[in-house]
Amino acid sequence: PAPRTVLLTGAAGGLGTLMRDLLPEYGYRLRLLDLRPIEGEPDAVVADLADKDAVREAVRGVDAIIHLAGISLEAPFEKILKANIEGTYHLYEAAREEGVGRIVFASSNHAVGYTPRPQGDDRLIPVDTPRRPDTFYGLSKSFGEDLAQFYWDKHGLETVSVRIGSCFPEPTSVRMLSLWMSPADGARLFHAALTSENVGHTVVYGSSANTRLWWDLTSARALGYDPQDDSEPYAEKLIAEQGELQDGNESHAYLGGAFVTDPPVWPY
Ligand code: NAI
Ligand code: 15L
Repeated sequence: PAPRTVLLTGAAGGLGTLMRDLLPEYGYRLRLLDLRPIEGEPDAVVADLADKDAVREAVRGVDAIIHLAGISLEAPFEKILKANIEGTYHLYEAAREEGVGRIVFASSNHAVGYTPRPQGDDRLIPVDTPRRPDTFYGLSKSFGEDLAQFYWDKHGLETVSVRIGSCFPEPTSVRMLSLWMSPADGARLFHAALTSENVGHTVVYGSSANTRLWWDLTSARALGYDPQDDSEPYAEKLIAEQGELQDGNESHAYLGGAFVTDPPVWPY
């Protein structure tokens, strides 16, 4: 049966806010969790992933989890360790103890951020490309994917790890023309990840069907994902404002973009 009640962690964040709007249309009842309270959502669980008991209680009785909570930019290792590494472990342990069968894990392009961006006739980056994190942040996503594989192999807990490109209402950079995932496609992909059968641990890239795509969406499509959007209508304006990506500019050379040179830093 399709999962109905889904715990959405990180529900107060950018992506969480977009998904709170879009996922109910697919018939899900969302239970929300975040460190921060959410205006107009008095039933949301306000909890830190560090709080094992609160996490276990939040997980109890749900059919599946979409795990977005955590530090979403670069930060000192100690902070990443607590929020993303230990926090994700607490969530998986709670899911195992409570018998939740599936997690959709928000991984990131930054788990493979040091992969050169394809140019010319280069083939699209395959999903089994070696992981090459570009930051401690990317390293924590790489850990999350390994944790997911381990919980599948050891405990039969399924995960779809979605290496999200850039999910925002509109692409705002030339790099994002290749990585953009429209919010509507994001909801389509999360729905496919929740409903596809026998996923074990599956890694997919998360983006729209962009004309300037850098990576291979085959494993995402195999879940039933059928992206409907393309960043191309934004291309002319963004390229006129920012110019094309340059050879010899290190922050243009890799999938991770500026995360390899001067990553944006988590503000808290
Ligand atoms: P965001 O920073 O807007 O939201 C993250 C949320 O997690 C925040 O509301 C924050 O309060 C919460 N949080 C942080 N630490 C927590 C903790 N210890 N316990 C409970 N909640 C905690 O990030 P955004 O953009 O919404 O991303 C969501 C997820 O998707 C993140 O895991 C991010 O790494 C991942 N992702 C997002 C991409 C994007 O394009 N938006 C691209 C790639 C990955
Ligand atoms: C990410 O992993 C970040 O969470 C998001 O804020 C964007 O920076 C995105 O990657 C990106 O690479 O554009």
